[in-house]
Amino acid sequence: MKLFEFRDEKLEPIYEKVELAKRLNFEDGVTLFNSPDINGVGFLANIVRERLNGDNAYYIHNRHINPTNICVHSCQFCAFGVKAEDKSSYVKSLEVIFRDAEEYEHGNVSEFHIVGGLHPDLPYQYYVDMLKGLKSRFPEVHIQAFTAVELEYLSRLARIPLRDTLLELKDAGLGSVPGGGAEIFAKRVRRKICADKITGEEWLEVQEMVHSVGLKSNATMLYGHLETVEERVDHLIRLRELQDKTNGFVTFIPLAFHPENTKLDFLNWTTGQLDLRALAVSRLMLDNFPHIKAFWIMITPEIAQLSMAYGADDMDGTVVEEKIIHAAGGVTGHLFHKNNIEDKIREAGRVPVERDTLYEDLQEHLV
Ligand code: V47
Repeated sequence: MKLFEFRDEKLEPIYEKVELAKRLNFEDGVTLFNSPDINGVGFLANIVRERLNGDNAYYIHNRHINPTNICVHSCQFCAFGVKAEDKSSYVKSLEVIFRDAEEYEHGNVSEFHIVGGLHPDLPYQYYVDMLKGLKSRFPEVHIQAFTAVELEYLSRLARIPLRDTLLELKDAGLGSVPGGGAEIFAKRVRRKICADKITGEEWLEVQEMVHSVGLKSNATMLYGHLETVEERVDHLIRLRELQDKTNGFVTFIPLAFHPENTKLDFLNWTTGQLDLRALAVSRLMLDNFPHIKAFWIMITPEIAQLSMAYGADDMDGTVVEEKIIHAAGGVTGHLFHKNNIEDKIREAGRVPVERDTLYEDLQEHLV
């Protein structure tokens, strides 16, 4: 008996490969993004999802910290970064960061997720002291901080090679690296949306160096702006190639573009259909990534919940305060209580599993 009746016959040969756990190629990725059969794509992604993660749906008790929104870059897709003279600009002093962290530590967070703008004047020492200060106050909390773009900037700020910068930051308490800043690797799009940022190749080189010093990291892809389907697939394949080399990536997070207050505000918002598809195709193409995360802040808790049947196995976390997506029109709340996440996961027919950053210490919350 056939398990699934595809509406799109082009998915049949992909099904055969998925059943045999064979790697999908560029053309398969394009077919999956273009297929009219979203449920067929989801069915395929779910096979891989269950093969790798069974019924587990992970979440983490984390807290996002954005130390400053002042940024030397002016990316067209970003509503968060501003110049120092802008009235909404801010820099959090270390005292404020430690105090905020203190408030949330009592909620037993297991991770601080720290990303921010590339500030023109803050000294390198500010970042080292931030890590040291957080680590000495909260030794149990994992610090996931600084995107590849920030790390490259910090090494220039410190005037030391990237490898030495990474070793110093690791020594100061850096536990792993978040996946931001990747956007889309294609030069054609980068020229239009983030011309002054490091190139896609440089982003990958930084990540390779991160892995070479023994740090794990995540990867992202910003979709739903000027990129083509082919450019999305190219992005995924380049990540897969690096992962073959280093095995240093833990989770992939597709990021849905939010146009409000950005220079690309003439573009439409992504749809639930595209959000589910981006997660499903990522699960299918990134066969060597252990986890695919549905960042509920970006795609709403409702779509994140549905995506547990479309390839995703992680709901991110409690987050507490998020500024980057909210600056660009994100409307979901900042705080997702643990019980709420668990209920959503159970309702989706999965088993909620509270994790730490690297999925090492897992606590199953059985129904
Ligand atoms: O690098 C900026 C993106 C990223 C917009 O590693 C936007 O677990 C949509 O990377 N619309 C930062 N996206 C957030 C990020 C992240 C989030 C959650 C988890 C993890 C992880 C990483 O947000 C930026 C950029 O790619 N971004 N502006 C926007 N208007």
